[in-house]
Amino acid sequence: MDINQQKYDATTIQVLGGIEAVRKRPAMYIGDTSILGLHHLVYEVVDNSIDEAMAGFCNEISITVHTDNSVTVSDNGRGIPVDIHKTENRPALEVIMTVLHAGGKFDKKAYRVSGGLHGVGVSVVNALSEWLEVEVKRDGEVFHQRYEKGKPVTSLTVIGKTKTTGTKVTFKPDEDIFETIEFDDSILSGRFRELAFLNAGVKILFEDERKNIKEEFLFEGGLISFVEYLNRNKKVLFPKPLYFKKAEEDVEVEVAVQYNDGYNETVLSFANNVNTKEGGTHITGFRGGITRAINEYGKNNGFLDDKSLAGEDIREGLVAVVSVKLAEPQFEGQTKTKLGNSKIRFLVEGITSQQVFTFLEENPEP
Ligand code: 0RA
Repeated sequence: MDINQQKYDATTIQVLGGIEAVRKRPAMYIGDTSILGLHHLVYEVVDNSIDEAMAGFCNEISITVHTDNSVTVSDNGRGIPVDIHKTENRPALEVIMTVLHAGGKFDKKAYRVSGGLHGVGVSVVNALSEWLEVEVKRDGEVFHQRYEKGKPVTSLTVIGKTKTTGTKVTFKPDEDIFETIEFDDSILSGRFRELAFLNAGVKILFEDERKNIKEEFLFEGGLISFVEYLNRNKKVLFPKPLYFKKAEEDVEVEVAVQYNDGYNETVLSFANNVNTKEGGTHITGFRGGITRAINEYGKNNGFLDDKSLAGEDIREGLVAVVSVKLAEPQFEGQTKTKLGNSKIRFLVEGITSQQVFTFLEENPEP
């Protein structure tokens, strides 16, 4: 047995007691039971569909808030597997919905976020819901199961036939757990727009039946569209954002940059779709890379005559989005929104300096 296996076993022991443990100490799993924790329930379910999209099997996700504050998240992915789980001896779907950290592939996906508040698993959402219903379309059939406070109250049943595939989860947050179950449509809408920018080509539909709000987010341009959106009311210094996406050593680095004529700086960063508000190694690498490229280009072309620009000189008017995807992100800091993986810094710095340098050579200053 290797070290990782041992670690996994220790974790498994810790989560014994499952549903009851989650209901007793919900904050351990979702941060807190305020409106923030409440919204994490939705993000957790949506993240699963985003993972399915990132794996290339899904291009449409829809989220609906109903009048009783229950929420439906549905996607057109492959559908959660319903076959009998070998050791648990019940459908994989039921295992995923009721056992912490269950699901095999489900939580071992390369880009699955393992730290912070995300990636706790849909079983946590189930445990903290007054009720939850799941519908899976797979293998020509529509499957359904209902749970209350995390426990199955029906068995997995075939309720119809279908020619499509997908997963639909509807849950009502438990009022005994949360301070409030009133969702905030603008918080949700903002996050879904962001997710659509970060995942080019994935259509995200958001509907709030309490307010008759219906929105559709789909950005074929991904991060390029994101930067254009951030600069929408600004005069930009060059028409098309500098954009690059590179995969090195199992890490995907994606960046879009465009300067405007203002003095402020807007640099947003993400690791596995999590907004790293406290920054981290990807941001340090990005800043280092831009600074290095501008200095090198300036010196080679006699713009800087032996002076060099410091980090702050490159900030005025800088608008950028940096998104990295990696297998085992380490989230640190006060709010667990600071990326800690040290190898990311030099990886991002190298790629950024090379790309920015080439951009400057191909787009000489007018
Ligand atoms: C594991 C395996 C397979 C699908 C999924 C997970 C899956 C999970 C979710 C959660 C929300 N939407 C989802 N869509 C898919 C499929 C494995 C196979 O078909 O071979």
